Amino acid sequence: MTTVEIIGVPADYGANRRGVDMGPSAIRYGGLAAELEGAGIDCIDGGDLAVPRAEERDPDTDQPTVGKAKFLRETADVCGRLADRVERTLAVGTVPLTLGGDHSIAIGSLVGAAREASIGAVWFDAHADLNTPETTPSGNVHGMPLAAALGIGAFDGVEWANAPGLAPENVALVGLRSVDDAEVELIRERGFAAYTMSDIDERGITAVTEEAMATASEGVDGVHVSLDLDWLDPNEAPGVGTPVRGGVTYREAHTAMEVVHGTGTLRSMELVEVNPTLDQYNETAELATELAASAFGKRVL
Ligand code: NNH
Ligand code: MN
Ligand code: MN
Ligand code: MN
Repeated sequence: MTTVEIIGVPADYGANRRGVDMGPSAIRYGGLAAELEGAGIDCIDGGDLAVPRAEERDPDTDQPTVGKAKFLRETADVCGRLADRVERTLAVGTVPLTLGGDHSIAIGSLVGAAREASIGAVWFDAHADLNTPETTPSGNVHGMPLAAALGIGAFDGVEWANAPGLAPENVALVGLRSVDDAEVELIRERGFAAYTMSDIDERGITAVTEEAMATASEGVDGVHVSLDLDWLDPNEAPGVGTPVRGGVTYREAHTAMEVVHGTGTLRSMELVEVNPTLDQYNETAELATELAASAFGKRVL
């Protein structure tokens, strides 16, 4: 029987809008443990990592200057501790399910998951999260975690940020519809497996997700699934900080997570960017719990 450990990371300084620090509470309150148990999963709640409040910090002063990235010191601290937690969770045979928080925390999940193993990553997101401290239009680290883990730009050789066992050929991005110019260039240059919403429209979510999972799992020990709730259409998931119209539907999202489960390669997962201050009756958090349950094998019959 699979055992999942929930790890909450209430961080919001990687995003421009406040409130995603309440994500872990909202997702738990949305019924995560019950949904997972409904999927036949044993569930341990490991609580939340201690995360400094953004109010305690000044984004502009007393920070290591690396390009335009804000709150890098806090990001390094939290991601370092998250990486250790994820590594320990995996070491005892338990599957980490990390709850954000903004997407900057994925640096920690990827580093931890890729320490004692080779991994692939599938990025379900409206955005590519491939900016660097040099190319970022916003300074927000939640737009950079994939570049960081891959050691691109100013993240090259940065120990806390680079995921040793993650190779670019095992990365796939699914659902893209808001990509910055420098990210487009990088995707073309490095040949990342990247699927836009048009690809999903044309080929269907099943074929696209199957191909993404095959790319990510090729020759590695397992796949990390990073699910940014802004991947979904804002009609289904209004409680996110950077909504982008034209996202996947409720059914497409479930189908994709069922494909993830069907591959048998899921090694670790995270649910990020749920913002309860923008949500309606916690529906985005509840949707996150349902999608996690599908990824871990929930079936109707
Ligand atoms: N690409 C933009 C940036 O770098 C937006 C990133 N926002 C996200 N990413 N929510 O998933 O700031
Ligand atoms: Mn993201
Ligand atoms: Mn996003
Ligand atoms: Mn429900």
